[in-house]
Amino acid sequence: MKFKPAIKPYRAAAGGWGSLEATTRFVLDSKHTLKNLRNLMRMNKAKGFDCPGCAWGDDNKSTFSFCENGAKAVTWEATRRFIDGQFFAQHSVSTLYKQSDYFLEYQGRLTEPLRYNPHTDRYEPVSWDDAFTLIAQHIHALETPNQMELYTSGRASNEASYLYQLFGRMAGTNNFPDCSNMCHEASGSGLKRSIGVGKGTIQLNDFDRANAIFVFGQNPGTNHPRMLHSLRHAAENGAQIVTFNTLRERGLERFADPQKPLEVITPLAGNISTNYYQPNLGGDMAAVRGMAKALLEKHRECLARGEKGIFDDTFIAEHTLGIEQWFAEIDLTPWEHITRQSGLSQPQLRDAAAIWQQAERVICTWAMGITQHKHSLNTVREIVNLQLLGGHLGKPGAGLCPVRGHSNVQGNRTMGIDEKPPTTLLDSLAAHFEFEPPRSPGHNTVEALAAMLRDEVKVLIALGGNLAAAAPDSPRTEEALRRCGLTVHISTKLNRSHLVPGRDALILPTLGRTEADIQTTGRQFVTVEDSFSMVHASEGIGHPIADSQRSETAIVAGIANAVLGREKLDWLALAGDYNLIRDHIAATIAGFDNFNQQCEKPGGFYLGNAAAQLRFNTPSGKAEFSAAPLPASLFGELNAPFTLQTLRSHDQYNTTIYGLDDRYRGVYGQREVLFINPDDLLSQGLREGELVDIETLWHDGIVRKVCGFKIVPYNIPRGNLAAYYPETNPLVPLSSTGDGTGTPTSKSIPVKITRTATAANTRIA
Ligand SMILES: Nc1nc2c(c(=O)[nH]1)N[C@H]1C(S)=C(S)[C@@H](COP(=O)(O)OP(=O)(O)OC[C@H]3O[C@@H](n4cnc5c(=O)[nH]c(N)nc54)[C@H](O)[C@@H]3O)O[C@H]1N2
Ligand SMILES: Nc1nc2c(c(=O)[nH]1)N[C@H]1C(S)=C(S)[C@@H](COP(=O)(O)OP(=O)(O)OC[C@H]3O[C@@H](n4cnc5c(=O)[nH]c(N)nc54)[C@H](O)[C@@H]3O)O[C@H]1N2
Ligand SMILES: [Mo]
Repeated sequence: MKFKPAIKPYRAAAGGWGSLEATTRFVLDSKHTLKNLRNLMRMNKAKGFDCPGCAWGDDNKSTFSFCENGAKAVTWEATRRFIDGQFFAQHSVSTLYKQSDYFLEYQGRLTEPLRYNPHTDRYEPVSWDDAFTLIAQHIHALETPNQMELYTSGRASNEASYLYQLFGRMAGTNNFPDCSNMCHEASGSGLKRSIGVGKGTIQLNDFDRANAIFVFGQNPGTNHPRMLHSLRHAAENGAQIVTFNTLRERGLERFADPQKPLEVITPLAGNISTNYYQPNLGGDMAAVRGMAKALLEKHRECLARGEKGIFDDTFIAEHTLGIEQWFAEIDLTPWEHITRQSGLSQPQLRDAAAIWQQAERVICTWAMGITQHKHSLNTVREIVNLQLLGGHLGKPGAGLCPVRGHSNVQGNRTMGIDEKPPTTLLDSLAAHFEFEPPRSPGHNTVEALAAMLRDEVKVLIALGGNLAAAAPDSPRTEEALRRCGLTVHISTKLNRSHLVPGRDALILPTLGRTEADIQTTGRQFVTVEDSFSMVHASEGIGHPIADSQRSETAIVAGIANAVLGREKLDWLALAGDYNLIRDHIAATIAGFDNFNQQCEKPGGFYLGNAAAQLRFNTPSGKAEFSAAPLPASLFGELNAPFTLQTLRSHDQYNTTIYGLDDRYRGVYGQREVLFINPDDLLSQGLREGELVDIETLWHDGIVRKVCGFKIVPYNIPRGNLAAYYPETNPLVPLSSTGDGTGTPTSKSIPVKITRTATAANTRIA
């Protein structure tokens, strides 16, 4: 593929022809057209496989329930290209390391188990049995099971994740770092503290009934395209859609529905957002506090006039605790602090508050723009505070909606992929399987990497994902991985993590979700959970590209069998019949009674949400207002000229780069770009298209710098910058994490920029 770098503003609406065209090209470009189309037709229908793209829900109504980016995810997995031992005979690990992430995954599917040979610097074929035996040898040699880290990425099915956590706990550790630690941790923890359950409270059809939807820090046009349909329908039903996003995102401005051909042909694209606010990075807690301050003023004015206030007093009295402390904190927060930190004016925040006030039913949604800051947990809780004021919980068309990332990341947690497992989970595992699981908390992702750097980790197993590229502070993350005695990656495609091997290393090739999974008792299906707590079956249909690939569930069972034997559990029998795994899940995880029968339901079954039924599993039994002070500033003493966010382009799935375009933002054929406000560009004496180096300002004396990023003027508030992840991960300090979440602060990095001395464009300085 050839790319010609260009910047061209995208004038059309999001979705629409551009999207259809790109989908078709993607499908037709691939050598396997028919298979791809058939795959697409089945995606997200009652039968067939769940889209491996995002975690948005399915309505099972439309014929083509897929989006451009879901189509990319499927065709990317369904490629005919593959890698085997021959490939590594030709390419050493250190030469591959120099290639881009795009190049690595473009080589195709991994087909046979491989072991790293440090003498030749190459991966070489190894049998499955030898691979499992090697893992067992390493694990048996550990001084304590806590010298092992079991990473999970959110595509793993419920069945694979359940077996994986059971294996880890039977082996004696709670070290389950996962992608969620870098993602929605703040949502889980914040919601848990405020309303007792770490999941969203709404269902998909609530969007049809909402009067106002507030979308915070999220780019659905690229990352959750099917959400645009829900927003669009809501807008058609008269809902106000209020967006808070630092950038002007195309998908949040206008959207044409590619599933309504008429709309695509005539330029009937509807506006999505009624109001679009562009806060500073990390400014949302201040923005919500400002809305609350405006509302509180109105409320008190009403009371002073002897009228009824504007809040839902009955709801507040019956179901909540701590409103007075929060009000006191609001009174202590001056407007000046609010407007400086949010970057929004009083009138703007008063307008947003008025929309909230006029709506009988309000939904708040959010994603990474909210969760990847130092004060994310308190920001999530501030959003909850706002919703509690209006009683926007436990009624149709209203509630809280953290929009999850990976297609089964929510299910992973439900299945026990949790480094701080709830006692209830451990108790039920202990009773059902008759063993004593470890009780002390394990490592999250950043803690795991820090432990590796201290040489406290000997074995890393990764069930999917690409830790080397997804984690912060790339040089330190890579060093951490190299320090492990054994790294094991269960993967579909080649990625950077494979190229920073431990002293010993394995790559285990796995089936993807779109592929038929045949075990000793026949064809299997797996299950996943979406952002709306709907659990449904997913059955792959494509023919695997090689017989030597194994399912994730079978690989986990193979490892467990080699390490623990079959005395406690016949792991291989479980891998032979996933119904047996689901019976264990039914016996140990709340909400999964009659799991196997429930899977028959078209569209899946709803796990329920206690908070949505106004049952609050908090210490007080009530929904608890949080009275956290607004942070004085984002970076404390550090005086940084710019704050940088790292975000996704339209042509990527996290660290998987499908192509080098970012159509809605008008960027073509390149990824090393830096979005900047035109006035900042001038004040820095820079010109459009010039190359700059970006350097982090941090307390530890380590130089973190990326070089040769092309300047792109963009509609973004002054002082704020944006660049793509993972190219800018070297800039995120490992020690810069969210309070109470441990999440790397990927959306607020204090940086300075300087003109690049030479045109040379090095990836990492
Ligand atoms: N096609 C595709 N789909 C995906 C993914 C993918 O990579 N590709 N990734 C999946 C995963 S794992 C996840 S977690 C989700 C991610 O979904 P998003 O959260 O939409 O992903 P990001 O690209 O990180 O975008 C963050 C958005 O928040 C805005 N933003 C950043 N900081 C702030 C802030 O401080 N305040 C406000 N108000 N806005 C801010 C940015 O301008 C941007 O629009 O998508 C999932 N779906
Ligand atoms: N700077 C910065 N860093 C970030 C973020 C950010 O916004 N900015 N976002 C963070 C977020 S939200 C997330 S969720 C993480 C993502 O972190 P990860 O989940 O670790 O990364 P992915 O890029 O999603 O993983 C891609 C790899 O997964 C493997 N894979 C794909 N499909 C399958 C499958 O079906 N089974 C198995 N076993 N393997 C499969 C492929 O080999 C592929 O290379 O990154 C985080 N890192
Ligand atoms: Mo994510």
